Amino acid sequence: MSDFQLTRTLDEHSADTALRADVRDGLTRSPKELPPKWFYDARGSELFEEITRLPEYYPTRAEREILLGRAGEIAAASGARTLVELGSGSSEKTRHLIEALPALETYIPVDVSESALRGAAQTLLAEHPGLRVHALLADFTRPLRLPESAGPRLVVFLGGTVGNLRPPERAAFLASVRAMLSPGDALLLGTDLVKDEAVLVAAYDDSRGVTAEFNKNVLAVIDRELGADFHTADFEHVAVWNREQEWIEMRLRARSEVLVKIRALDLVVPFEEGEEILTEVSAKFRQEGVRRELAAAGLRLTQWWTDAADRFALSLSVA
Ligand code: AVJ
Repeated sequence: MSDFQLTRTLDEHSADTALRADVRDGLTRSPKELPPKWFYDARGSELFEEITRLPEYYPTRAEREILLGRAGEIAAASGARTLVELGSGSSEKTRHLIEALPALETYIPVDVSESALRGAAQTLLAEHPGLRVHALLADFTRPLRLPESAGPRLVVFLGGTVGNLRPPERAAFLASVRAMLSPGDALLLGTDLVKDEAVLVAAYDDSRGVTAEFNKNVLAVIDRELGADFHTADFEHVAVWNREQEWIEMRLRARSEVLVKIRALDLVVPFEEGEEILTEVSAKFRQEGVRRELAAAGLRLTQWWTDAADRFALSLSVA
């Protein structure tokens, strides 16, 4: 690989420590809760890719439609010489932006998966031999120190993943993004929009049961990594729209009373029949809310683009 560099701010040990702490905290409180980041082992990432192709799961297609239609405008507005992508995954959608940015010199993908970072870099470098790729193995919810590179910088956070953070965490996250930006830099943020409840619920409870399998995968991760004895068949996938908070909640509901042993934590977790674990919130937004949250972090929304069906939005904001 010609111009590739990878900086690690995470090791396997820190991931294991974080998983143990999250599982102990989350399963000994009431109501029970697990953070969504533990869905994404190899199997979970594969299931997520499958979700993005489901007829009910519109966000990925809606966001791609906006990116394809607006790449030229985004590029002209940013003039970026450095593109930073938080939670880059396969970098699949970013390809359209990279192609549209004539002054681009450096691409900095940030992700917790080293294999995703290496795979994406390899593909992009084959297509753009002049590009410098400096991957960061990091958790983007923690404050980041970016490698040296030329400005202006465009930081992108796509997929609507900002909606997986609760409002206080979101405020802290946006403030940490603001801290990465210098005058002339910009943030491109993908947000799913509030819409008809039936459309939202179907997107998180598809007829083929792929999302149910994705949700239950977190139990398989805990079984494998922490020697637990969850049986996924003991739990039912639940997706509900919380209209006060305007977010979708994914939960796992015990079908009967069960006792789960987690060997690595020396812990036994009792479940009553019908008891739930909250595994993900996925907030949906309105333009005014996005503008307000950006402003609270010191960012000024300058552009707002939606798909033709007004399901999803990309916003551009500046420091
Ligand atoms: C990629 C995190 C934005 O919240 O819609 C898909 C993850 N969860 N189906 C989302 C997800 C259930 C997704 N994000």
